[in-house]
Amino acid sequence: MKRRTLNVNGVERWLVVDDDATLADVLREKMLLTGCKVCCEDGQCGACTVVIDGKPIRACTTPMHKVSPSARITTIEGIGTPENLHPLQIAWMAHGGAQCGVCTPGFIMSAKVLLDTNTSPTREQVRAWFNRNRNLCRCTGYKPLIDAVMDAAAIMRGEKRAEDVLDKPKEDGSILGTRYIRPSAVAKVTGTWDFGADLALRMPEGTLRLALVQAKVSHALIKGIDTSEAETMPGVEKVITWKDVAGKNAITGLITFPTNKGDGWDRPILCKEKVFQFGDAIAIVAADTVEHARAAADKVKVDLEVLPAYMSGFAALAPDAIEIHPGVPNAYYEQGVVKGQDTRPFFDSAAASVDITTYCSRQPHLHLEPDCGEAFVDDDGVLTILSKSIGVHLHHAMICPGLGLPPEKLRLIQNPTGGTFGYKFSPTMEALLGVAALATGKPVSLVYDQYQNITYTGKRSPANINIRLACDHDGKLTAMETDWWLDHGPYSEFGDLVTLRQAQFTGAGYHLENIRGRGRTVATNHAWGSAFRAYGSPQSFLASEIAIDILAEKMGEDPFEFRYKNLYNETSTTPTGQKPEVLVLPQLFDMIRPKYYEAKRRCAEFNAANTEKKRGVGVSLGIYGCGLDGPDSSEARVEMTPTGFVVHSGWEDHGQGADLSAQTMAHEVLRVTGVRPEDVKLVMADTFGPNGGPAGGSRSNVFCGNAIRVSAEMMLKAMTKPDGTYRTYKEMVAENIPLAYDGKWVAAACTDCSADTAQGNPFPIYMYEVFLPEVEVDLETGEAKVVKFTTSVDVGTIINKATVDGQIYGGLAQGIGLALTEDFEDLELHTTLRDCGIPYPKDVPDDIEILYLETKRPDGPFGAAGVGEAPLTAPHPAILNAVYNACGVRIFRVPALPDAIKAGLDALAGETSRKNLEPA
Ligand code: MCN
Ligand code: FES
Ligand code: FES
Repeated sequence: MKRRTLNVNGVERWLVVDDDATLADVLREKMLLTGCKVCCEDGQCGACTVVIDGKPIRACTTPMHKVSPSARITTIEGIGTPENLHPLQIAWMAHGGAQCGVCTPGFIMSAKVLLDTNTSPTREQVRAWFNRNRNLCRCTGYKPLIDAVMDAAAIMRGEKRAEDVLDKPKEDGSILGTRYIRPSAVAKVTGTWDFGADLALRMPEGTLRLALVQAKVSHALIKGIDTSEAETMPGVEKVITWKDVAGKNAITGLITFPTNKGDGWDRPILCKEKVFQFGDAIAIVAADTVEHARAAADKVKVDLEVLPAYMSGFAALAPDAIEIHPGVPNAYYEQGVVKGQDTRPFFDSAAASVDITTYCSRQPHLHLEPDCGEAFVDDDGVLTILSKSIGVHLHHAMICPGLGLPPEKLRLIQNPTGGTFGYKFSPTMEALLGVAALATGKPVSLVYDQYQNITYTGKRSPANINIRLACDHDGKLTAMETDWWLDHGPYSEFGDLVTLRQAQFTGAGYHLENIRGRGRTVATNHAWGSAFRAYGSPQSFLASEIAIDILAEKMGEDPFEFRYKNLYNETSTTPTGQKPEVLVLPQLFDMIRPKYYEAKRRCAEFNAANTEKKRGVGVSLGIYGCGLDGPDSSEARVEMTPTGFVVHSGWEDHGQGADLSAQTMAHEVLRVTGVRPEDVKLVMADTFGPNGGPAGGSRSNVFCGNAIRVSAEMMLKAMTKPDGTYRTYKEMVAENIPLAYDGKWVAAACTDCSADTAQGNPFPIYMYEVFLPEVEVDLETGEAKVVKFTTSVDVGTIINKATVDGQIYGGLAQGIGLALTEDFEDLELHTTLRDCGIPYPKDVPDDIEILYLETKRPDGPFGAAGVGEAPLTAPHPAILNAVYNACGVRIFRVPALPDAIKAGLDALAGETSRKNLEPA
């Protein structure tokens, strides 16, 4: 330890610090400069970037002894204030650069150094700079960030003013469809938006810090847990095991779909008899510091009898596999599809048919902010859990019996959240926090490191899909057959739903009258399956969008035009027999057709001039439903205050912009009263407020949006005087008119899908998108790179343009990762953001073009659908189709790593059958 000075943001400060402590820890923990975010602690993500003597430095890997006494350190807190923002901060807000905002301070600090030395960089230079400085963003797809730097540079050069880049309300006061900034934008760009790990540092004195004792094997019987040594370790308050859990000690997820062969209570809060997957929590240590808690956790001894681990659906389905949950078959849920006539005769008489098997990977979410949360018992005796939950009411129901509390004694509130992409549809640490707060009677906090975050949170469920598709002599699709399984990890929560999704989306988009299929959910010992953006559909479209490409080729037709003539028409129904709410796919194809032929021409020219690299263009379509299956609903409340209105909504914000959209929905109704957007305040995502339902399934814009719209309309009605003018707050009070209105919106016409036939009307509204990537393949290495991406998309009325652009760019970037690099399969290898294959700025093209069609949805708020899931439905089969178009190698599983493409190229060269590349 040493007393030393530190010049931070122009001020000399005296500190006593450990020489080996990192600069990030000192800034955050000693100086509470929490604008320096820590996500990876390994120099991989740039979230902690600060400036030292004019250079961008990753503070998480900089020990204090390397910081010279004369160093001048600048953090995000030192470059601008809300009243006096730096041009980069202004431009970041204007371009929606801060979605979740956890990467924002690091990017801005990095960009500041670039612009301090070069106020006229090219876009390519900016991209190269961020790539070199390892600035990662999982939300934006990078393009909006490059746009922001270019505008900030223009402001710094005096060519633009802040007013030129920040969008204003329209003349009538409306902000609908504009690029108006988020209510949270200023806090995000100034580093004052406090995420869970920041809040942990600001918890009251006496808050206990938690560490988990986790399984290091994937499947085992627990013979004993010895906590005696750990209990004597310094600073330890309590070592908590299953014995300390007052309730059922289990979490259930069969809230929405109670049709599986187990009872749904298969996920322990703290393991008692068995370990079901790597990382499973066995005990919790509560201590005065994180270091003490972790040191003691290492001393808990767990006596295990290791069992065979079934790490894939193939293994768990083998005849000799034991039941992972004794008494419940590993294939614990079955879903059938029966639509139209028997399919066999169509295959017998088909002009062409295909029969392929595709495998979609265990894609990791790679949200940058590690999972974190706090819990305490409040003054009214209510256990309050703060976390990244994107389903506070849902999680309340899932964990309450496990904790043994009456419902009114449990409250969940969402913290500002640094991205989830769906993993937080499952409760992760909520129940653990609750157990610890109850067992110790003290406030607690738990912050995972990135290793825990990656290895002990849910993943996309891998799917193995056999698909057979037939067409007649006119090239019209006649029948589809499917047979699939999903590896859902050990816990059944939502496993039925993701299996049903295959029935709903495989073959979606095409006029297909006859379908037969069967699928099953399989328990394995790999990471538990959780929701992931576009939940279930990337697996489906990988199968059907490759199959249709092959069928087109067999028929000697162009894949774009073959698709076009098979699209939904006026008489079509979805694979579940539902009539699509709007018919937009033909227009989306018409819009993008010229781009397709331009791309083909460009690729042909490139290929004529190059021998070592080849380019190709691929096509696919993607569709996703807004909502949970069946008659889903949302509630909201609008309240009048002396200064404006308050919207109470359960709309959880992952980073997608729930705040801005909730404000916009209410403002659009109430603006006739003269209220400004900033006078519409928000209270969001709290179980003591209205139940909005979870922010998954791209449902919130439609459901929460409609509920807010309805509440605001009720408010407006109450405010309206007989002469058509509006009552003020004082007049409302004077006339004794209620000041708060509770609205609700129900998708009343929707029905569940049958488990036998999958037929039903599950969603009120769908989103539609066409994907057109251009991909370059290096014939020497097999490496594939997306060089341009064009997409046409219909998500109904656009509520906020910057938000929707950002959702699409970000989703496409994740699609590129899914197609080419991302995986979580190897527990030794796939343990960091980089090693899981997260795309860096140069892995995503800057050349992304979005063509919008805005078809108003009759049931959408102001005509809107959702958007979040659409861009990740089917970009990856389009990329694989482009790889084929470029070099003739068909890949049937993602990620298409260079080795697989290279093997295909070698096989082609050796004239070996391409069929060898299909998975078993
Ligand atoms: N929107 C709009 N106009 C439309 C449609 C939507 O302006 N016509 C806006 C909405 O108001 C909202 C956003 O776009 O701000 C996404 O809307 P929607 O598709 O309804 O999705 P939800 O609000 O329910 O958010 C969840 C969705 C899902 S399911 C995942 S997963 C996801 C996603 O959004 N995770 C995200 N986007 C994400 N974005 C970020 N940055 N981080 C995540 O973790
Ligand atoms: Fe420092 Fe990621 S690089 S936290
Ligand atoms: Fe970049 Fe969320 S805004 S990680």
